[in-house]
This record gives sequence, structure tokens and C-alpha cells, in this order.
Amino acid sequence: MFRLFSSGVDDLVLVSSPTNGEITSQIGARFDRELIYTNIGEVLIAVNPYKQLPITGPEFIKMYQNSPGGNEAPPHIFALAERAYRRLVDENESQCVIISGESGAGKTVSAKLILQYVTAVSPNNSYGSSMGGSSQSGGGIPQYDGGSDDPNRGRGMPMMLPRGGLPQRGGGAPRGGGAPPPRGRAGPPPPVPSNRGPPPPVASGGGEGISRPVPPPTRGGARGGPAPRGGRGGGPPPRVAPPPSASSRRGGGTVDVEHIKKVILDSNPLMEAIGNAKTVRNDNSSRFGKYLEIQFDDNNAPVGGVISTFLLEKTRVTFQQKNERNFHVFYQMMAGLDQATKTEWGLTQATDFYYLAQSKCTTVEDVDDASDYRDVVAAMSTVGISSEETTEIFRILAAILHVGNIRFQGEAPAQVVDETPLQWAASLLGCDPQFLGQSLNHRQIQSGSVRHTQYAVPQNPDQSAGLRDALAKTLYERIFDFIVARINNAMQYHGNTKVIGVLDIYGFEIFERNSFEQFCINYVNERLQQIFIDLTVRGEQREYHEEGMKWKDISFFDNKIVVDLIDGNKPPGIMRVLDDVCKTVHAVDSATADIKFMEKLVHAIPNHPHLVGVNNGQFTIKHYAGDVEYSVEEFCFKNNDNLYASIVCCLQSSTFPFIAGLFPENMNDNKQAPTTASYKIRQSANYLVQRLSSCTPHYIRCIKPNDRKQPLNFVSSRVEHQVKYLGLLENIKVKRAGYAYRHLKDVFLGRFGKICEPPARNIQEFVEYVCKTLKDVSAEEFEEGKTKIFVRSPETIFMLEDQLMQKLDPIGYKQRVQAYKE
Ligand code: AOV
Ligand code: MG
Repeated sequence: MFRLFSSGVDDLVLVSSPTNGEITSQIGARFDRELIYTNIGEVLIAVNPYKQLPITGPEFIKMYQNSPGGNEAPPHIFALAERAYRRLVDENESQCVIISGESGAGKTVSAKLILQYVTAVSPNNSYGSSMGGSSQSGGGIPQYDGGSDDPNRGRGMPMMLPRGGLPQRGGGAPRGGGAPPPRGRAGPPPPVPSNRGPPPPVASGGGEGISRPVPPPTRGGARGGPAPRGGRGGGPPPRVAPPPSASSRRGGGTVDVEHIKKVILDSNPLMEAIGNAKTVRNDNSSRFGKYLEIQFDDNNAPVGGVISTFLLEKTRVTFQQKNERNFHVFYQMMAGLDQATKTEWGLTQATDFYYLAQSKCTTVEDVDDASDYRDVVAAMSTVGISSEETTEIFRILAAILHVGNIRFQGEAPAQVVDETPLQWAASLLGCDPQFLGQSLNHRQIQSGSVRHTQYAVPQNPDQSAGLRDALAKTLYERIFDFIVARINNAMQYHGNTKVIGVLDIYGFEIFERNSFEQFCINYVNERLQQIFIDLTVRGEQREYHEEGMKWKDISFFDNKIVVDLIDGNKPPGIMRVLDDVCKTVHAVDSATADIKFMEKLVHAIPNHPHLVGVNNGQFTIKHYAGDVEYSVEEFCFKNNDNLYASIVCCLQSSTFPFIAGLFPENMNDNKQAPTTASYKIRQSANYLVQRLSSCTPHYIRCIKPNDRKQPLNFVSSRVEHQVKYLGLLENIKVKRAGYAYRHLKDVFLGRFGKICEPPARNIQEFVEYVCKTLKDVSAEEFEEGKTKIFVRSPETIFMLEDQLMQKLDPIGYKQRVQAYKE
């Protein structure tokens, strides 16, 4: 059949014979015309242009702001954002935007565009502060600063949930009071989603795996700091519940919506400073997963928000591959801090510090660390971090750099090669240098048999270096948590709200060598893929049911089998086996534990279609996105994620209350069962799935066009690979197995009714007319639901489009046909 869409269709559901190759060439044809967005029904495909395109300015916001359901205008991320916001408003339901794609595909940029759009189009006043607030932002469209969220910046481990309870969310109580909902439709709100149970138990950062610290060995230090505080930690830790600023208390009172918008937007550069880094894949790679929920009140204004973070790759603090960098914040500090403070803290230059120098890369093209430093400091102030606290944070970061320069030698207990870095670190941490040294060359372990007996085991140089790195990672993680808690505090809102959640997580990772980090990241991606399949099919089914259509179930690949392989309990999955090994082979060295894990794996999961090649310290999982071979080295160590008692005690002894306050745990508390990293990840993934499943989902599938960050360069083989594993073909088939096209009857008739002579007034007239005049079209192609008309095959829509064009613009039509033939 003839068609005019030779240069790529807006909606891939309209591709007549979808294959991975055809999908790729359709996307490519559009990309060549700088059209980076394409739809599959309501799923948005976004190809990274690696070039700032003039398509996200205020005029674009305006253009999409009033498009009905964001459906009529060309595919665009703002169309998706509009659809999410409009549904929140019209249907009073919580929404979420799930962004996926591989590293460097554009997830973080997409997430920011969603926030930019939503903050721009929502009112600037809350329900409490102004009646009848407009949904237009009254000229206050925040300018998207494409520069500062610089494209070119670049991920992480064990996951974290928001500390403390999440604000209650009702999913939208009916609007009360006199103010008319700004964009709402008439009629009662639909039923409120009910499955918003309380969040699961919160995984806390520390305290696992240890009990009873041994008092430090003799403390001959001149300062003689406070004794380790073993008995601390009854009340809420200060980093979770900082003192509220006067204006941040809400719930009933007025909310400074503009301030909330500022926090939402400004927290981005701050989170990126502490959570992003340059990797070989992406100059600004997110080294953690982030789920931000913006809360909206009855005026549909953003009145609060909650960030949950997942899997910060804390190993990056101490180790980076060649040509990668540590977290941005370190370089920003080195470039932006005033000279006097640098001198006071012993900060010379980046290359003098092992944690920054080992990868032989300290700068990033087109990134101005000094100017980013200023943005970060400003953002800290916006989220209510005081200037004193800001100083404390940077001083700890400086201490971490000195910690990284501590070297060990000799027999156990190892000796420090050069006292200087140790002295610097101790001084910046407010600890006694001797105590610090002893916490690094002794490790406390508990006797397996006699519960309350502790031994301080002298460590050799390698082991001491391990403790040193653990110290650096723990400190960094606590600062990260502190800042996230502060951002949450600055956005905190008590009261029933509906939300728009935005999920920006790392995509599937396949490296040459894949470790525990990749195992966790890929597990979370399996879970996300599961809800993607589940919700796209389910959403489709729901619509058919609501419209009272005939519907037969369609089959799709269910990756549940892979998820069960990883997190199953009965029969045991890989994580269960790992946890069992970690529990039983405690105090044994990590290499032995890894071997045990391998042995158990072979035993516990002998014949699984998705687990192969279990030997030689490796195993391969056949993930939905491809086969990944994992090396088990350090699996047990990383899974245990131990917090070392000696280190915690030392930091609790700090003369700086801020530092001591970062370690509120009671190291004497024996009762808390040790939790493993994989346990936390399962909890976080469950929480995420539960959260996402209770919202109306909107999907963005990001695609990376080439591996060299080249502007507008489309490498088909790279794209086709992604098209395949993202499951786009499946997505299209699911769509096509149902109906390729559906629209409100009025809208449909308004457009295609003109084909008929005289124009059709209802669907019946329309169907009769076209079946009579177009020989290729049968009445079975159309099905009328309660409010919508459904058209089965895309060819029919093409044909109707052709008919319409011939009718409305016969000359233009002839010219285009001619042009196409040539
Ligand atoms: P990611 O979030 O998907 O990777 P980013 O969103 O950080 O990827 O994008 C990587 C880089 O590609 C950005 O820094 C920009 O330079 C460029 N880019 C992406 N999207 C666009 C766009 N729409 N317009 C212009 N440039 C863009 V990772 O976080 O590594 O998995 O963890
Ligand atoms: Mg990212």
C-alpha cells in the first residue's frame, strides 16, 4: 500500500510490519531531521542528540501546555509531561514518569525537562494561599538553564530509602471548598487509588554486622578527645531530622510554592555534584538512582516533594577506572574553595591526592568546576544547609582526600608510611591521630562462639588499606545521606497530596568485568522491565474493559523468571544463597566466602534456563536485555557492607559535633539483625515497584545514538541493539495486538468525518460510508467503545489520512505523491 510517511512516522504503532530493523530506520529517519522524539502510543522514545536543540524553551512549554492531552502536537517530552500533569489535574490521580535507557542515553536530562515543564505550568500559589490560582504560571516560567545542568558530567552502590516516614499520600482526596479546580473537568473525581500502604521498613545506612565495639587501644593522644560514645542513638538522628526552618513547616498553613519550585530545580545541581561523576560512558553519569515525587495540593501547585535514592556507588570515592573521575564535588571544591581555606585544610591540587589522581583524569571538557562549585554552595543554601554546615561538609570532603593518602607498610599491625596525611585527616575530622591510626590497623571482630567476646585483630598493610577505604566510603555516604535528608526537609509537606513521581535510574549495564554493583543495577532494571511490561499490557487491557470492548488476553514475555532467579525465596534465588553464605561464613576472609558462594550456587540452583556457566568464579545470567557474566570476586564483602566498629567509634569521638552527629548508631546494640546490601536492594526495589504501581505510569525510553558523544550521529547497529533490549518491538506488538489507534469519538469525527459526503455525524454513519467507498476497508476495522472509537490496523489509519489529504488539499497531495515517486 502507498503511504506518505517515508521519513519516519510520529507513532511507531503505525509501522506496518514492525521489526527491530524497521523501527531503527524509522527512528533514524526522524533523527536525521533532528526529530529526536517518537511515540509508541503513549510511550516516548527519546534519542540523545548530543547537541542543544532549540526545542525546550518557554515557547515550547506554551505550545504543549494547552494541547489536549498532549496528543495533537508532534511527539515531545513536554507532550508527555503535559499528559502526566493534565491527568493529575483532571483525574486527581498520582502519576509517575519512568525513564530508562543505557548509560548516557539521556535519562537525567529527560528527568530535568519533566521537572522544568511541571514547575513551569503549575500554579505559583497553593490552595491555602490563593483561591482559584491559575494553572498558567503567569509569566513566571522558569527558564531552563540548559548550561548549568551541563550535558557533560557522569554512578553507585547499596541502596537507600528515604529516611523516616514518607508523607501520607491520599492519592487525591476530593477537592473541598469553593475554589474551582483550575483545569479540572466537571464530575466527581474517579475512585482514589487505594494501594498506598505504608512504606516498607526503612533500610538504614549503618550499624549492620557489628556489635559491641572494643574500646580503642590505649589513647595517648595529646588532645585526649571524648571517649567513644557507645551508648548513643536513642532519638532521631540529627541528619534525618534537622531543625525545621520557620518557613518550612506546613500542613494547613500557606506554602511558599515558588520556594518549593526553586528547591525542586536547584536540588538537581546539588544532587549531581555529590552523586554524579565522569565515567567512560557519560561525562555526567548518575552514580545513584533517584525517585523524586513532587506533591501537589488541591490547587495543583507543587507544595512539597520527597527524594528516595538508590544504590550510591560509594566505591567510586576510593577507586575509579582510567579516565573516569571521582564524584564531581571533589573537583568543584578544589577549583572553587578560597585559597585561605585550602591552605588551612592542606588542599594543594587534585593530582596530589590519590583518590583524585589514580585515574589520571581530573577535568572534564566543557565543565567549569569552579563555577559549578558556586552553584552547589548556592543550592546548599536554598535547601537550608547553613553556611557553618556547608563548611563542615567541605572539611569532611577534604579529610577524605587526606585519608586516601595514608599508606601502610610492615607486618600486622601495619605501620603508617608517612604520618602527614594521617595528621591532616585526624585534624580535619577532630579525632585523635593515634586513635585514628589504631582504628585503621586493628579490626574488631566478634567471636563466633562466645557472643560477647571481641577481639581487636591486627591488620596487615592490605587490610589496613581496606579499613582506610571503608572509612572514606562511610564518611562520604553519610554526607550524601545528610544532604538528601536536608533536601527532603526543605520540601517536606504534611498532608494529603497527589504526586508526580520521576524515576531516573541507571540503565542496564554490561561491562567487560561485571561485579556486585552491576548485579544489583541489573536486578533493579529487571524489576522495572517487569512493571513496564505489566503496566503497558495492563493499562491497555484496562482501557478496553472501561470502554466495554471485547478483549482476549495476549501473551508477552514475562521476565518474572529472571526476577525470581535473583530474588526468590522458595526455591532460593541467587541473593538468598548469597545472604546465607554471608551469614554463616562470617569472619572468614572474603575470597574464601566468594568460593563458598559459588559452590552453594551450583548446589542450590542446579538447572535454571537463565543461569549458566557457574564456574571459575563466574556465573552468567541471561537477563531480558542480554547475557551478563558476573565475577563473584568481592560479592560477599560488598554484600556484607560492614560498618566497622573501630571506625565508627573513632568518628563518634570527634570533637566536631557535626561529625559525631553523622554516626548516631548505638554500637552496643546487639539486637539489630545485620542486614545485607542485597536485602536492602530488594526492599528498595519492592518499595519502588509498589510506589510506581500505584501511579498512572508514563514511560520514556532513552536511546544512545553513538558511543562517542557525537552530535546527531546515528549509528544504526548501536540503536538497533537498544531497540531490541528495550523491548520496543514487543511494546508495539502489544499495542497492535489490540487496536493501533483510538481516540475520543468527537475528536475522531471532527477530523475524519470530513472524508464522508456529507460529513459523518456519528460513528455509524462514518463506518458505513468508508466501507462503501473504500474497498480495502471492512467494518471489522472499527469498534466503538463508550467514549472512544478504536481502529484495528494502522493501514486503515494511513488510508484515512490519505483520503483526508486528497479531499482537503488535492493539489498538494498530487505533488507529494509525485515527489515521493521521484
Ligand atoms: P543518562 O542519565 O541516561 O546516563 P544523561 O542524561 O546524563 O544520560 O545524558 C548524557 C549526556 O548526553 C548529557 O550530559 C548531554 O550532554 C547529552 N544529552 C542527553 N540528552 C540530551 C538532550 N535532550 N539534548 C541535548 N543533549 C542531551 V547514566 O546517568 O550514565 O545511565 O547513569
Ligand atoms: Mg543519569
